[in-house]
Amino acid sequence: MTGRTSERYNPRVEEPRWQKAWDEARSFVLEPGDTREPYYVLEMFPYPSGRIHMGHVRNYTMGDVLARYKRAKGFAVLHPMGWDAFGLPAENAAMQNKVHPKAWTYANIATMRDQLKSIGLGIDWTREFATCDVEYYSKQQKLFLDMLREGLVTRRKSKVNWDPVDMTVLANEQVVDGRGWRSGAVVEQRELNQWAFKVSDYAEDLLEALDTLDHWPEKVRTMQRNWIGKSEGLRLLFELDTPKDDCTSIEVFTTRPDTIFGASFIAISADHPLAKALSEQPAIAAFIAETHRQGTATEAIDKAEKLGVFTGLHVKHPVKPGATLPVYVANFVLMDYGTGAIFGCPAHDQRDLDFARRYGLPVIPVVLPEGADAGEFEVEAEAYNGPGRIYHSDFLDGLEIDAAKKKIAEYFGARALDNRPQGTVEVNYRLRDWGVSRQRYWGCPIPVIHCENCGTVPVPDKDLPVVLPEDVTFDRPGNPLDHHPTWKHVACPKCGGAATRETDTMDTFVDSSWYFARFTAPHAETPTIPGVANSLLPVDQYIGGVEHAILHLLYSRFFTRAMKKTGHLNIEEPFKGLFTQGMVVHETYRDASGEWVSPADITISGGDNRTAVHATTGAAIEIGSIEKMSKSKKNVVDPDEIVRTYGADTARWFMLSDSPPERDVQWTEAGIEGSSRFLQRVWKLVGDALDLFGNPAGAPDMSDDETATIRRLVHRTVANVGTEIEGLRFNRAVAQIYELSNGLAKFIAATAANPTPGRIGALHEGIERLIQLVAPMMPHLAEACWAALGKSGMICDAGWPAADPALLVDSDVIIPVQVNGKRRGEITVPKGSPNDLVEREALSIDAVARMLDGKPPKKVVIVPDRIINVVA
Ligand code: ANZ
Ligand code: ZN
Repeated sequence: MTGRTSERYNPRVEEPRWQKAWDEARSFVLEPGDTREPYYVLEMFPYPSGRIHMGHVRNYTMGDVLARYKRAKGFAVLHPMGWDAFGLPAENAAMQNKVHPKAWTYANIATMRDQLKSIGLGIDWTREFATCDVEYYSKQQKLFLDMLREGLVTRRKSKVNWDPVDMTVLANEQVVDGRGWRSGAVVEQRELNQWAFKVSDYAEDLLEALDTLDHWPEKVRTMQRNWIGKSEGLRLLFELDTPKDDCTSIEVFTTRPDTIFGASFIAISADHPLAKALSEQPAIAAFIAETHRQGTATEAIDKAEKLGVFTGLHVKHPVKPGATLPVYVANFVLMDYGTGAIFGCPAHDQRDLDFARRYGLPVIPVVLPEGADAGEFEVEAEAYNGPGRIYHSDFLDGLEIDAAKKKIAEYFGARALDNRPQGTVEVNYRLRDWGVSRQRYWGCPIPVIHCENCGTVPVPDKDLPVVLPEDVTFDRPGNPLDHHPTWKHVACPKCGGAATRETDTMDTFVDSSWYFARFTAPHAETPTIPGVANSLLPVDQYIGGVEHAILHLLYSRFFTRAMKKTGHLNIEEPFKGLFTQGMVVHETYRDASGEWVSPADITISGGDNRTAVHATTGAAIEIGSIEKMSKSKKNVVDPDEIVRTYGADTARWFMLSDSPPERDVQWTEAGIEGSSRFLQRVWKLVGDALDLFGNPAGAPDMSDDETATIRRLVHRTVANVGTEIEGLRFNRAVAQIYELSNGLAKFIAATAANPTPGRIGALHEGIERLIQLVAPMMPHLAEACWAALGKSGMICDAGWPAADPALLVDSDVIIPVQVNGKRRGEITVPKGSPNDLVEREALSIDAVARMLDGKPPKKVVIVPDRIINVVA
């Protein structure tokens, strides 16, 4: 059926129609057993907060373009979708709106699934799951138990932020200015028994393997490196000049032992055993209590003033005979890093300098920067931590920092204190084990049982799943699982006696640490089917926000290792390629009273001097800065509204076209209008071409200039768009397609004036290629055009077009031809032509043939595209 497309394209009719057609044809379902080469595209799965936002549209469109392109290229594409569905907002909704977290979550999922479907994503929906499905979290419990058996899980006392009103542990990010983010109560530090994954066992591996991830942004790898924070240093003993009880020395960890001659104090953590022993002194007890209120968040510690209290103790200076150093308890020294004690060298460490200035301690520079004068160099407000040579340091004088570190380590290694070497070289990692216990209801129950006789007993595999009870109440603070009248009371699996279930649930980051593996066999009775997982993983291209650059990616990398150790898969890394996309930003608007106003409620006029008024009241509105779309600033546009007004294809096109995908894209009315016009333009080009297709078609004739030009453009665009999509440079692919559509419009005009069969043939080719190139981006429009052109089958099954290499040569070049160094003529050949063709052309020039006089040349020297010299 070849039809005229005189009417405007109507997305409201076409989009649901093609979505239904894809669904019915199972177009994007990856059937098990598909033997083609697999390609796995994944976007970070959404949290079902209620509705999708423009950031989702951008993220999922990018993944969809790549998935549809790879599918057209013949890969067995896995492009699934699911829901990161456990977490606190559901419980908050339960408390505020009296709706069960489960009901709230699944209702949100239903809404958001419809919204995602409405933007035409080529998703294999048969693989969909939510992490709160029993089928999913029960497999997670199985993984937990396997990891427990392999020694990858521990239970230990650890310090947590405790909200005394909500009676729950808070993550560091949930402590705002020392108070619970919800309750506003002053947060306490408590020691609780917490389950933890032994991520730190893999610190070195997680660090080293970053070098293999060469399809990741360098900035993300750097962030991970810093987070793992490997440092090589020295454990160093300082002898107390008078022992305190049975304590005779303090052990510090330092990465700068080369600065030992610049030491001016010792500082220990408020949780250091010696600090505890000294807390009979009221001033020290008060200081410890104050420090605990400050919390454990590194950021808070970095920002806080450097405070301390003198203990009355001194240690002997280890390299300055007769000298001593005062010992402080300080708020910036953490107990769970190194040894919980440091020596302070104010000249070369900023925290130490701030501290020294406050307490009047000496500042002794011992590293002299290159070119500085030893007599004049001083440290004022800023510590010097750059390179240089050691001075003021006796036997280290004159050495570079690294050489000095080595020498001083050997020096202390050879001396003894407390019957052991005074110094031992040690590698430390900032990376901590991952505490996963949460005192929450809406999470995956930790499958263990506590028995008075047997201790902690894992739930036997045959008793899985441990299902969350549904009859819980949220009318009092604390963990609803703990209040439940019966749920936690069970018989001990070992002795049969009365026992209680663990009521902690897992951190929701656990749920997202292996979902990519579950997608490979989402309905299996085991967490994965290893053979299937190994063939589909790693994810070839993972796409998501840079806000997950550290924790989520690191935990997923850890889980991949843990699942390998427990036999659930056998790959090295979960994500081969990673792409972090920019945000969607929008102008902000405020009324006279300073209240934010939604873009939907205002009218803007003027060109360069734009002004805004309230659409209904006419009141003046101030146009403010451009910011990330957020509900709080009301600068959001609703994807549903955009899809209703313009259609999904227009929204997709705009999301891809304006900015490089790693940068922010600014949503503007003008931008979306422009995209909408382009969509209609493509439709019209197809209509105009169809009008001409009544004429007979023949083989394109390359001696016709118009035909040659358009065919070169068509084939160049085919080649380039493919390369740009592979490189995720969608905006550049879009620019190429714009250029092609302009070329085609001109060619249609030329063909209308003189519709030779050769031109009609070239027009067939050009229009079909345009639609194929547009298809990953505006898939509904492409299907409608494909059908209008009378092609059989859907374009999503049509395959990606190939470019003819012969047509890819950019343009012709004119090359001068010399015979024995004298110019005798020139040839015109396509740029980059092979030497044999160039030689043949050159020798066929009359003047050259005459010089050769029928003999073959002695030699032909060719500088490609530049010059030809024939030696006669
Ligand atoms: C003396 C010194 C002199 C230091 C100097 C630095 C500069 P990274 O590289 O991050 O491992 N430190 C050690 N343990 C600490 C703890 N528990 N809490 C707070 N700070 C601690 O940092 C190691 C450096 O951080 C160590 O080297 C120590 O201070 C401090 F010019 O020792 B340094
Ligand atoms: Zn027991």
